[in-house]
Amino acid sequence: EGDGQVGIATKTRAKPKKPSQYKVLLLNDDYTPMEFVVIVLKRFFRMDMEEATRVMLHVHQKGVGVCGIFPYEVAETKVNQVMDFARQNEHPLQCTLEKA
Ligand code: TYC
Repeated sequence: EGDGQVGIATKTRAKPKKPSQYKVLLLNDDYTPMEFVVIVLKRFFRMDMEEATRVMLHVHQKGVGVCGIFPYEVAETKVNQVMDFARQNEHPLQCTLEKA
């Protein structure tokens, strides 16, 4: 501003964004054993046997179901954990993200 120009105040404050939430979805397939899906829901989504069985049967019957809703980074981590665990056990189980 050595040129005599007057500075114009602009919005420079970082606007704190609300962390957006993502659904973690489990997809049905014909090969992954029901017991394995229940183990996944208990291990990675902290469900008890009753809730895990209910969600697994919902996915089995409807084709897709919600395991939980999380901030993006948590949801992403859950998807990767489920996919890695399914791969390690040679099951075709698919897990994905969707904006809530
Ligand atoms: N459809 C599978 C079976 O009959 C069970 C299953 C349920 C698979 C949920 C995946 O996300 C799933 N063995």
